[in-house]
This record gives sequence, C-alpha cells and structure tokens, in this order.
Amino acid sequence: MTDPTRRPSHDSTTQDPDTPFYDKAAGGWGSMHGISHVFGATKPSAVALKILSNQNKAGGMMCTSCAWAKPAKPHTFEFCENGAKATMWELDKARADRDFFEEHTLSDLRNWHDHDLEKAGRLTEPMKYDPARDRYVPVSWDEAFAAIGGELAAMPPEEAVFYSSGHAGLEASYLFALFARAMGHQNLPQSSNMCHETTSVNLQTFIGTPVGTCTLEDFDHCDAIFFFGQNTGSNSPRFLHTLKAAVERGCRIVTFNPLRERGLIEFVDPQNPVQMTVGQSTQISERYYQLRPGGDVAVLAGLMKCVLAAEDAAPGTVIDRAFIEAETTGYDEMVTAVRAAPWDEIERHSGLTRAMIEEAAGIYLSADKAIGIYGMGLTQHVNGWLNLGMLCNLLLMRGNMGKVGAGISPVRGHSNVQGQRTVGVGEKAAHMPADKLREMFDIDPPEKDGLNAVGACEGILEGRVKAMVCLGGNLVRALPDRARMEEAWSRLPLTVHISTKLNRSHLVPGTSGYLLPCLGRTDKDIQASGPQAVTMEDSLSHIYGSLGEGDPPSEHVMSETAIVCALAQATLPDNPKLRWRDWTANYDRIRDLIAETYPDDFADFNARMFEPGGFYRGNPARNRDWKTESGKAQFTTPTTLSALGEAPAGEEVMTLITLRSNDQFNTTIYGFSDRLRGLEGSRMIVLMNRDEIARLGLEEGQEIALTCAVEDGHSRRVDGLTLTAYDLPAGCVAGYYPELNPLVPLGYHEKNSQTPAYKGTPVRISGTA
Ligand SMILES: Nc1nc2c(c(=O)[nH]1)N[C@H]1C(S)=C(S)[C@@H](COP(=O)(O)OP(=O)(O)OC[C@H]3O[C@@H](n4cnc5c(=O)[nH]c(N)nc54)[C@H](O)[C@@H]3O)O[C@H]1N2
Ligand SMILES: Nc1nc2c(c(=O)[nH]1)N[C@H]1C(S)=C(S)[C@@H](COP(=O)(O)OP(=O)(O)OC[C@H]3O[C@@H](n4cnc5c(=O)[nH]c(N)nc54)[C@H](O)[C@@H]3O)O[C@H]1N2
Ligand SMILES: [Mo]
Repeated sequence: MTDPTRRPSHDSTTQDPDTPFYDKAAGGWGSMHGISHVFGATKPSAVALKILSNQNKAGGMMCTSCAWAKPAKPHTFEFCENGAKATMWELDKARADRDFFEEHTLSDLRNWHDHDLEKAGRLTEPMKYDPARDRYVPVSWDEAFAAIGGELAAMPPEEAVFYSSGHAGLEASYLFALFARAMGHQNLPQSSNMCHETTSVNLQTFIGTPVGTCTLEDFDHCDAIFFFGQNTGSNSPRFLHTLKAAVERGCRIVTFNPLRERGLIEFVDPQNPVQMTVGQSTQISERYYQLRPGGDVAVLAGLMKCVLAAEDAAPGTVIDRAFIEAETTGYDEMVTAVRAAPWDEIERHSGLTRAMIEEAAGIYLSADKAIGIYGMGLTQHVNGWLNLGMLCNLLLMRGNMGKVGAGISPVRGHSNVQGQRTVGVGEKAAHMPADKLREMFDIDPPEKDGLNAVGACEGILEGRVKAMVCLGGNLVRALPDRARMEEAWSRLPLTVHISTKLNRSHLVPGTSGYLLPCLGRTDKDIQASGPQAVTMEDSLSHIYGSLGEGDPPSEHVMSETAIVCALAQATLPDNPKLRWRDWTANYDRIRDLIAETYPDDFADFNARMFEPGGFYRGNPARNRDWKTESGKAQFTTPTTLSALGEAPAGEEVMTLITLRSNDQFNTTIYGFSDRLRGLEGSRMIVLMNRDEIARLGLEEGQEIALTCAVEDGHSRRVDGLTLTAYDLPAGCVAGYYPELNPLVPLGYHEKNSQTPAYKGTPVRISGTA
C-alpha cells in the first residue's frame, strides 16, 4: 500500500500559488464527465457502446488514440476518457458529403476553426478540387485512381513523397512502403519524424534498438520510475493504471516536467468504486520537479554526479562495474565530462537546486531496478539526442538495462506509429530489406535514402517535390513554419489525401487536388473474402489484431488498404508478383508477406494476431544483445548542459513550449476544455509565470503577440494571444499546438533526426497594435 506520509513535493523555484489548477485528480468523476460530454455531443448508438466495451480487448477494436499497451487481463472498461473521445469522433453521424462541399468554397472553409472542419463529419466519397469554382467536386474512384496514377507514373519517382501518419494498420502501411519502393523512391516521411524520430535514430546508436526496451512485466518489478516530459493523464491515460499499481506495491516515481501535470500528481481510478465514491486518490509522483524546458541534460548530469559521489564514498557498491566492463563502451570519457560539469551551471540550466537533484538521486540509488520514461519533453529539442544519451547513461551506470524491472521506455504517439516503422515506412533503405524485395516481388528498390518530413518540406519549398500522397494526418498544420509551408504546398502539382475527416491540409490543394475518404478502425471492413481485421504495434512492441464493427459512413468509402492497392495498380507497370487485387481481397495474404519480409518479428503472424495482450516481437537490447556499431551499449559524453539550441541572448527571450490540451488528439480539436490544467474556453493563450509577467512589465489578461527570436531571414509571428498567469518556471512560456506552429522554424530541429524543436523555440513577446 501507499505510505501515507509520502506526499509529493511540488518543488519549484517559482511556485505560483494562485494558478487556477484543476484541484481534482486525473481520472475519477472528472474523466467520466469528460466521456459523457462526448456522448452528449455525439449520441452513442448500441454499436458504439459495443465497440467501447470491447475496445482494447482481444478480438475487439484497438483504440485509434494512443499507443499504450493493451493488457492480457483487461479492466472491465479498457478505455479512457480520451480513447472514448477518439472512438466517438470517428463514429460521428455527421457527414461532409457532396452537398457540404457544394455549399462551401475552400476560401470560405479556410476561415473555419480546425474543430469545426472535423465537426462537419465523415467524408463520404472521393472528391477532386475544381479551381474554377474553388470547391471540391465529386469524382468517381476509377477516374481518381487513373488520374493520380497517370500523374505519378509520369514523374521521376524522386519527385513523389508518400507520407503516413501513425493511424493506418500494418497491412496498408507495409503496402504503401512497398508501393513507394516499387515506384523507385523511399520518400516515406512519417508522423514520427515530428515526434519520436529522436528515439528511433539515437537509441539505435546508444543501445542498438530504435524502440524502448520495456514490457508491462517490467512495471510489476521496478523499484523506481523516472519520468521526463510525458503527459500521461492526457496522452496515454490507461498507463495511469499501470503506474497506480506500481505505486501501490512500493515503487517510487520521480517526475521532471516544467508543468505540474495532474495525472502525474494523483489519480482516482474511474474503475474503482471505492476510490470514486470516497474521492480517494493515489499519489503518483513521490517527487515532482518543475525544471526549465531543455534542463533535462543538466538534471541528468547532476543525478550522475550524485551516483559517482555515492560510489566514491563506498567503492564497489553503487556502480555496476561488471556490467559496464562486459556490456558497454565510452564509460571513462563520459565520467570525466560529468565530473567536470559545475553544479552552478547545472542549477542554472535546470532551474532546480543541487539539494533537489541530490534528493532525487537518493531515490534512484535506493532502487535495484529503475525505468526511465519519456515523451516529447525530451525528444522535441535541438539536443534531444543528448537528453536520450544522458538518460541511457544514468540507467547504464547501474546496469538498469536488459534486466526485468529496468530499462528505457519512450511513450509513443499514434496507435500504430511504431508499427509502421517496423514494416518499412521510413526513408532509409535499411527500413525494408532490399534483397527480400527483389526476391519476393521482382522489383529493384532504390539504394539512396529518401526524404523524411523536414526533407520533404525543404523539397516542397524549393519546388523539387511535385506530389504529396498522404495516408492520414494534417501535415500542413502539424509541421513547423505553417505560413511558409501553406504557401508552398498550394504550388504542388499533385496533392492526395487519404483521410477520414476534413482538415486544414485539405484546404490547400495542389494543381490537382484529391480527397480520398477511407474507413477508420471503428468501421467494418468487408472485402471479397469477408470481414477483414487490421493489426498494429504498441509502445511496448506488442502486436494486436483489431476488428471494426461500425457501419461505414457511406457505401462509397474504401479501406486504406484498398486505396493504397488501387493507387499502386494505377501507377506501376504490370508485374505478376505485385498482386494488389489479391491482397485487397484478403489481408491474411498481406500479413504473410510481412512475415516473409520480417521473419524475426512476425513469424506465424496470422495465427498469433489475436493473442490476449498481443504478441511480443522482442527487443535485442532487452537481452543485452547490443546491435550497435561497437556491439556494446554506448555511453554518451555530454558536450553541453542544455538541450536547447543556439538562441539570441537577452532577458526578454523566452523558451516556448507547445502543448497538447486534454481535449485534442494532435490537430483534431475535440473541444476547448483543458480540464486537467484548469484551463477552459480558449486555446489562444500564452501561459507565463506571474513574477515573469511583472518582470517584463506586462499584465495578466493582456492581449499579446509572440514572435520567433531565431534569426534566419524569416519573420514569424502569432497575434491575438491572451497572457495567462500559470505555474511555470522562469524564462519560459507555454501555449497550444497547432495554434503556435507558425513560430517554429523548420530548420530548428533535433541534430541527428531533424525532429522539430517544438518544446524549445526561442520567442519574444510584444503587445499587439
Ligand atoms: N489525448 C491525446 N493523446 C495523445 C495525443 C494527443 O494529442 N491527445 N497525441 C499522441 C501523439 S502523436 C504523441 S507523440 C503523444 C505525445 O505525448 P507527450 O509525449 O506527453 O507530449 P506533449 O503533450 O507534447 O508534451 C509532453 C510533456 O512535456 C513537458 N515538457 C515540455 N518541455 C519539456 C522539457 O524540456 N523537459 C521536460 N522534462 N518536460 C518538458 C510538457 O509540459 C508536457 O507535459 O501523445 C499521443 N497521445
Ligand atoms: N508545435 C507542435 N507541433 C507538433 C507537435 C507538438 O508537440 N508541438 N507534435 C507533433 C507530433 S508528435 C505529431 S505525431 C504530429 C501529428 O499531427 P497530425 O498530422 O495532426 O496527426 P493526425 O492525428 O494523424 O492527423 C489528424 C487527421 O488524420 C486523419 N485521420 C484520422 N484518423 C484516420 C485514419 O484512421 N486513417 C486516415 N487515413 N486518416 C485519419 C483525419 O483526417 C484527421 O484530420 O504533430 C506534430 N506537431
Ligand atoms: Mo506524435
């Protein structure tokens, strides 16, 4: 049981007592209210209730929201508030049909809020942009495929880009990646290029795997969890159950985050009648430190200094020397750099005191087995690589990698974002084995690396990219530098969006602009051989089958798999080994191809896809098999103590953190209530510490503008923001994504992976005219 004397300490150098915090725990009645609000807005049918009750259970529908694991022994309701929102949003009865598009020009729709665009409902039939009438007009599937295929076939392959956002199942994703390579390019950017690409690239270098090493089992055995920059309460709420169970058996949780995120402070289990009725909650974090954005490198250096000091005081008892000797390289060089890091610099960059870091280190040292968790707070920084390197260092020093109850666990974004990479969606030749492709399909895959998201954007800006085919997503809105991107995007010769609902990206069509409506995961997918399941991989590398039960929004909507196959067929020359029609007819055949291409991960795929809890595809680093260049785990020597990039100096330059609210899924805005942060009604706000507001001579409630402080010849500005006092460290401001994306420069990104620095953009504040 939880020790009642262990209260969380919300340590911060800049406490702001009167910030309007939501004073309830995450989960509980608030979360039930959140769900019923969605039910109220879109009334649930019997089918919706059935889908929800089977959601995330073997044989049911796997949630379209986050990528958190689906346990083998599910709760009665294995969905959370935000999972229910995602399901209900897709099962929407409203339709953006031909009448809707007849009624609205694109110029008109460009004045709509993102929320209202998606609220128009599910797309019902293929549409083509008519520039003369500034409208999308109906087009038949055959005509659309023939025209798109014709344009793609006529262009040099490297001018086409195939983007995937992490929604589509493994089947459509694998075929999309195969289609690109058969066409002759691997311009395969993915949503992870804006999120965990920092993980994919750098963990591969450090520990020889592009993904996390933990499974749910580890959370049953760890003694401590160190949490960096991941907002569990909003973005992976079912994970709170895992954390609650860990705390209740004595595991100690320490969190580093500039904001006091409710879910990581306390949690009322909405499934526990006792907790619900007596309003009891479980304390999640024993210690909660509000560090400065980009301050994690310094914090981790401080923690490592404490570990080294403990080892100095009692040699041979703290550091796992045998592990370091046998399994790692680079230790001595790393230690020299960490020892040399001055405490005053660590305090300056982190905004925390030495005493706070020593206190946190005490918890790390008390644990035999520790897990490091992280999200966008570590990855979306210029020196994101160093954030991850330092977290690996901390874990490796005490052998906390490759044993049960320990490891590193990035919390992924979209429900199948990790899986898409596993089956070849990626711009590198290594993402899909070329020899296999030659042998299986008689094609000659390209050797040259293709474009990732930033590369594709540069290509669009420079006019080198001529076609964007998007399997989901709202790229124009999700990317940095929105103003520049929108303008360039509309000059593209061909844009194709395979989507469920209308969004902003659809409103900047290219010369030929197509909108192809697809089934979502909640929908029944019936093909020639009968109902089809699709599969996905979670954050912990488990793979699940998912069956939709809802009625498709119209008889004209096709599955993502069928659309990808039809586009490929219309584009590529005939090849008897590329059997697009057969594959559409029966997805088992596609899973056989996946298993043949990736036998280590997907052996017996069709037989195992409905195993409760999913089937585990394994991870070499978990077994201390390091697939790195040296064959060992790699310590990282810090070259700086901040994750932030170069920024102009000056008291008035602030670091901007862009945030998700509790009422959105990426650019899908469900509503305007950020309940867990006590913020309601408007998304056009800028959060700042009360003392900072005074220091800068500003006033709470004042309307301000933000401008980007990066000097690269482009000016970037967002107006109409209300200044809101909030409990944040000094030197930073926070506001919502995607509203503030015009401020983030495309070139301001993580060094090795090009993940945009969405959590560390330097900005200035100005009053509005
Ligand atoms: N309901 C819902 N679920 C989602 C999503 C959604 O939009 N809505 N999006 C999905 C996707 S695609 C993704 S990638 C994930 C994203 O999920 P998260 O990884 O949780 O990403 P964010 O919400 O962007 O920010 C995470 C946290 O980082 C903190 N932070 C900011 N800067 C720093 C820093 O420098 N250091 C530290 N230590 N912390 C920092 C912020 O305060 C915030 O609490 O969620 C997925 N799940
Ligand atoms: N400033 C700032 N910018 C960010 C971030 C940040 O933290 N700060 N986070 C970044 C991250 S982590 C990510 S992942 C991106 C993602 O950002 P988005 O591109 O917004 O992600 P999605 O949720 O995939 O896109 C939503 C659209 O996908 C379509 N869709 C929904 N479901 C399906 C489906 O099942 N199939 C298909 N084909 N389409 C579907 C709908 O049309 C919907 O409008 O944003 C990035 N941008
Ligand atoms: Mo993401």
